[in-house]
Amino acid sequence: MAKTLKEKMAGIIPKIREERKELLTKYGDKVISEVTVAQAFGGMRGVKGMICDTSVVEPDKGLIIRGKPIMDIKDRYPEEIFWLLITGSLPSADELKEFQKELRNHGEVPKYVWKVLKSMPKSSHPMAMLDTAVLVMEHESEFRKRYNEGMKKTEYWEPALEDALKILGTIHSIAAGIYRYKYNKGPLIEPSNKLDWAANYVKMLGLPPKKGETYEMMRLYLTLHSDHEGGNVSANTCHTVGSALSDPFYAVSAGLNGLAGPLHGLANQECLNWVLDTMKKFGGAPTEEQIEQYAWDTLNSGKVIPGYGHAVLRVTDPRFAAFNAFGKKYLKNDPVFQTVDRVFKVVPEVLKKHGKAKNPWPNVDAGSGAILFHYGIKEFEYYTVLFSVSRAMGMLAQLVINRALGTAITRPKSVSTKWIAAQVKK
Ligand code: HAX
Repeated sequence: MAKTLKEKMAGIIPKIREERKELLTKYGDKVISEVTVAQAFGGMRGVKGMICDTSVVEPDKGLIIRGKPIMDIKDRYPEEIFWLLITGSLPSADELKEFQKELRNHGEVPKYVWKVLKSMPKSSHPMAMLDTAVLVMEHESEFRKRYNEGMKKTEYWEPALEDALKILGTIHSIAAGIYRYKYNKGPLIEPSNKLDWAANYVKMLGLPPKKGETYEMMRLYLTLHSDHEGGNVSANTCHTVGSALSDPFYAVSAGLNGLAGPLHGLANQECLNWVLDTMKKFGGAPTEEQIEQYAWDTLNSGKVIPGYGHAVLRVTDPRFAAFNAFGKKYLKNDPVFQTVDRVFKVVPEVLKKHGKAKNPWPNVDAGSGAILFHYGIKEFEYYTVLFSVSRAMGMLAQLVINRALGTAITRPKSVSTKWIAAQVKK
């Protein structure tokens, strides 16, 4: 019989606890990072002060999940990626099948969630709706219930995992429901027992499957956005809130609020806007010269070019490369995709000449919008919701591991500007 995710985790946890204990006992006082004044004022960029075992982002390689470069695993089911993130290895075929069944068994969205969503103003941002839905589902939290009953610290990970499955089992249905309700797409669509997580999301959104091509697109989308180590705004926020032992519903909802920011997850909505604006201005797919002119106009008006630059990466994001390859396979005659591809040829050179951005290359958001647009999701402000459905996997995997390891409450030391001024003069 295939192991459930919980059984698999139960087998791994003693080993990872032991590793952590040994490192702390032997090397607890070793220095691994120092902080400059510029880092303290600059969003703590590069300060090594938290642990994340699910993935790393190498400046010259991009996302590596549990030792596997994202390009090597991009065609896996998102459910396999979640299993990989949380356990460190890919599931067997039987384990995958069992896990998909388990997720479906956690798929019931409580009725009150829809009531709450319907009572929000129709003009609410879909991210505000999604975050509200996850938060209101806190009522279902097994973690809070067990905590109130006095569970032992060593058991924290078990109800955290149960809550994680409740969130992952429902978040695609909730996200699809928000889409259909907010954009007047008709009644909710039920998921199917025969489809995987991504394909069901496509079904519930009401998108035409195009002989399975749309399913393939959604699997790729959900796999590519699943995790990006621990320091980004959403992961870090989820980590901090979870470290107070707020349950996973509170923590994920908080993390998603961070993802809703224009410098983070909301960038993908801005990216496609930028691309379509160039097309509007020049009456169709613009030439490279026209894109160059538009890029300079954007920079000269004091704005950033969305989809380009990254806090960590210093190369083309492999996730952009994966979308670009998908686009070249299925969308090569689509003028929006053609424009995205042309922007990729022009903008890095413009940013290099501009001389500010440390990384002139595209990030994941530069490529994803054109693909979603092609498959019929034309409401840009919804794009971050799709990102959220995927990123919930990374946040939850990190959270469950942290509860298993007994990670302490986050509490870095803040200092005042006066303190820094006095310190540097010493
Ligand atoms: N266009 C114009 N200027 C840019 C730029 C871009 N795409 N990227 C960076 N810069 C500028 C910064 O604004 C900064 O200017 P100031 O010194 O005047 O403040 C300077 O270059 C140095 O910034 P950096 O060190 O290279 O970049 P940061 O680590 O500070 O910021 C960002 C990283 C991703 C926020 C940044 O590159 C940016 O704003 N890009 C456009 C928005 C975007 O694509 N966001 C999505 C990122 C991916 C993600 O997290 N998705 O969730």
